[in-house]
Amino acid sequence: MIPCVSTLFVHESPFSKIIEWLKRIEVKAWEIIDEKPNELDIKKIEGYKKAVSSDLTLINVHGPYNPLAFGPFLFKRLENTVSLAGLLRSSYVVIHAPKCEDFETTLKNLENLSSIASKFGIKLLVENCTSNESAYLNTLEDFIILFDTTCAKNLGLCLDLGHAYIERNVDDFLSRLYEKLVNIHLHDNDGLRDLHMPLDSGKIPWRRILESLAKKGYEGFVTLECKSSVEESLNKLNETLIRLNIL
Ligand SMILES: [Mn+2]
Repeated sequence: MIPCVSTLFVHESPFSKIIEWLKRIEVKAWEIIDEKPNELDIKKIEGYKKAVSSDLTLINVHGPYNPLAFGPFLFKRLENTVSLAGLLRSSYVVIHAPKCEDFETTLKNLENLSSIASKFGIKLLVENCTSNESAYLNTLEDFIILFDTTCAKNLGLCLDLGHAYIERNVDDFLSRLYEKLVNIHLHDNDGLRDLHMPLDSGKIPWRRILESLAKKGYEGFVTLECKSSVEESLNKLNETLIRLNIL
């Protein structure tokens, strides 16, 4: 598994603060966020590239949280995210996928977007949102239909464990869609609210979940998406991965 850190905990700060954190924490991969007030642009891409310690550090991208806010332009907006991620040589772009008027349109839009991503060698990952965000793909059924129907090879799953824990479907997602899994969003909560807390401050049995993923031979990303105490959580994640002998 590849440990990764999301800039969620700092993304509302001035860009220079994000850069300070990229320089401070040693990690194999970052997940940066193309969202206000730090939307991606060419200048920021240069900043991100310069900040990471080596060319081997990956910079993956999370698209805007609420692409529906862009109305009829939302897929153009997501195409923009994908193209800029191409300049960052990201492994993947993760998105909250809007449900269009019918499933065929949703699928067509996602396949178009994944074909653009494939030109840059990038995987397009769809994240399971919570049922509170029902305008986006969120139920296990949504994802089963998506992956049963699409023929896009670079379309995969970003399983947000916090969201799935609230929806009580962590095990179902992992047993039904393991083959599509490329990234895990890891953070903690109380089982009711999407709090993005540091590891071990809520109820999610994340060590047990990582252990079962290790047994299945999962080699994808595990991205910390906590709003605070990120270094502490990263230490816990690394310790666990070492104990499972997979770091
Ligand atoms: Mn997430």
